[in-house]
Amino acid sequence: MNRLTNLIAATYTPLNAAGDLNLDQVEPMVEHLLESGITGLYVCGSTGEGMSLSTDDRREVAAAYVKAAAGRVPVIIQVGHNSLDEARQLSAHAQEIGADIISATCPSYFKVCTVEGLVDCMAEVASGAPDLPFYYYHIPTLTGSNIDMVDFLTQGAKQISNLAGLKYTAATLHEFQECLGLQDGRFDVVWGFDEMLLGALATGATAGIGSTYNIAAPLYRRLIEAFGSGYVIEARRLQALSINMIRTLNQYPFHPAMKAVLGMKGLDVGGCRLPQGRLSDADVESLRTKLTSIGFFEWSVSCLTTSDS
Ligand code: MN9
Repeated sequence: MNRLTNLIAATYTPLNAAGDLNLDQVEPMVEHLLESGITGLYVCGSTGEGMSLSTDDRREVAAAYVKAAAGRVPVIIQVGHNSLDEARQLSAHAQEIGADIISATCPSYFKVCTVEGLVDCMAEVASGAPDLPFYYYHIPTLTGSNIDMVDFLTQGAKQISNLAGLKYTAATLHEFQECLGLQDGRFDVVWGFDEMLLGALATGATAGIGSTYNIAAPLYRRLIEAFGSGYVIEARRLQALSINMIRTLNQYPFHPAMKAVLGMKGLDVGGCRLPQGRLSDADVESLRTKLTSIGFFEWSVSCLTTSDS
């Protein structure tokens, strides 16, 4: 199995002022991400507003990212849906268009409360793309399903032939470590909280999927490099910058603020659809002032290596 490595950007879905898809912006986004050192794309997840898009929109966004990536980095399509039938069809579509991996959250309106229930749901979703590796997207704060992932992987592997791993967005580092070590490290378990990447690296993570890698990949690359070279104090300093950046972004609706930052960097991705919405012009300016005051516009783009800094 090919494992995901380094920094996978959870991509944004470019929208125009009316809130419609603005797919012309996908190519410039992908070029920006690849130039900044991104090694994979995770499309239509929480960051990409997958849950706020129509199924047709999701197909179009997925196809646009696969086309723009042009085989240079793996493209993962998030297909989770409250209707498992829709999710299975989105899986099939992802396979048809040449995506590399599928991933899905579980249904969240009616909660999935048991390991068996989760395995049954994900088996249905994964069956739509039998040739692609499947990663369950564990994000209990949003789905409301806090199933033990060691149990899910153990039981899921018996029923889901293409189960490859997890996108693990929960703060339970001990469980994350157990998942990585399970069955001699058979599963690819990818970390999903950017503000705790260092902790995840310490427990064995080799890749992260996240939203802030869209705007600060060079910072995180340096963090990974510093940790890998044993410079833990430097890695901690870099993580502290990321924590401060995320704290600043969290003073606003987070993803609309992230899209505003991409706008400041010249990438016109618009705002978010409701319920998230977009920042007012005044908020964009106050966000810019706050990010400037913490030095974000310098350290988020600097490619200095650890030894230079
Ligand atoms: O996909 C992202 N989670 C959500 C992962 O958007 C819910 C993370 O990258 C967070 O945005 C990030 C900031 O809290 O860790």
